[in-house]
Amino acid sequence: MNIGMVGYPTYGGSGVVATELSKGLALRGHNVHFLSYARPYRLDTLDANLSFHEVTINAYPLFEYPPYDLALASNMVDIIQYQKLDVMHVHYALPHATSAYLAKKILGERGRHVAVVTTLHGTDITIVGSDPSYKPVVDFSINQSDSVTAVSEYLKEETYRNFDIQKDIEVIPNFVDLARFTRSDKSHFKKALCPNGEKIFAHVSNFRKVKRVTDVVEVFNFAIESGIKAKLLLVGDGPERVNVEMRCRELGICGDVRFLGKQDMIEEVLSIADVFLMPSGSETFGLAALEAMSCSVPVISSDVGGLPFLNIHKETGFVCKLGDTKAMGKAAVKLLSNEKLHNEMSANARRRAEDFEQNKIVAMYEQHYIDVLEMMKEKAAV
Ligand code: GMT
Repeated sequence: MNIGMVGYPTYGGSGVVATELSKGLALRGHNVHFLSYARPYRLDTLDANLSFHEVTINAYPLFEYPPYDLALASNMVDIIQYQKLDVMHVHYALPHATSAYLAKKILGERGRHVAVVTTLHGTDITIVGSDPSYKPVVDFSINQSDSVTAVSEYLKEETYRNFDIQKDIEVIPNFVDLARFTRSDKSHFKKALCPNGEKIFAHVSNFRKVKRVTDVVEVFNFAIESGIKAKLLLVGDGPERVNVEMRCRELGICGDVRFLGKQDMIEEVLSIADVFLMPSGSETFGLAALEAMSCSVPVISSDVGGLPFLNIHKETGFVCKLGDTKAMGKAAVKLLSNEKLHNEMSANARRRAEDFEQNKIVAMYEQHYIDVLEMMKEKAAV
């Protein structure tokens, strides 16, 4: 198949899924064309079946807000037509599903048809997409897609609850490359960071408010105050970084906290981690936690959204009430002071990650495309 893929290039789950899916589909012999305003950081492999198209926006002086959605729609028209795309798969409804709708309409006038598949990820439904300033457009654009998928059952339900959707939503969960995200020997790295055998707490996110990174610091602080010798590794960057640093200064723990910034080789950090913290205020799936679990790292998470489905309480880690940093801290102390429990939960975490093996899930998307194209053919025939 010839497939167009649209996603955000930034440090966030939807862009990672769009990128890894593109790579997986290219490996399976499909021609994939990725469109975005910048190359996603994980689109780092050379593959004859995979191309990247940068959407350029003309910054005309009249535009205080250059219309990216229109530039994207124009680029879609061009690529669908000249690369003979069968499917245009957009990740994150806002504004990608709207641009796809526009492109499809324009091409329809020229007698050219393409299947538009929209994958919903999270804040496009739970936070920003539900904001009254966008909601009617998001509602319309989802309904106009030829098919819709969501990354978790929770998100599917939230979509039906928040929007007036007249379509079936298929749940296709997120996935992980088990070969890449596997625990490997990085003892030299661990020794350099923890010369006295300290335990490692890890957190990976884009440091937006919803990630509650200051809760990560509180949980870590509770654990060290309880006598656990540990270091905290924070991967990623974003708007909350300043507040997080300030809290570390107030608590006097800066010497034990490392801000590693945006990293490409996340699996290397995860390979030396003893526990992964995800205290988010909202999380439809929790891809970063899945990648940690794949590296045999138990997870302590909040109980929101799709997290209790991914992180099984008392099996792959602990699920605690949102905002209860004391309970999360106690869970960390329990986990890190009992080697047998830690070994069991590490093994369980990896086993749970195996449920989301990349090839299996990429094949689900492939089948989804085949079904949508078939359905459109049947519709056109009547
Ligand atoms: O997690 C983020 O901040 C990025 C966000 C996005 O939409 O780009 O991630 C969402 O999609 C991920 C991939 O499907 C999910 O694993 C995340 O749980 C979800 N984030 C939220 O719901 C906050």
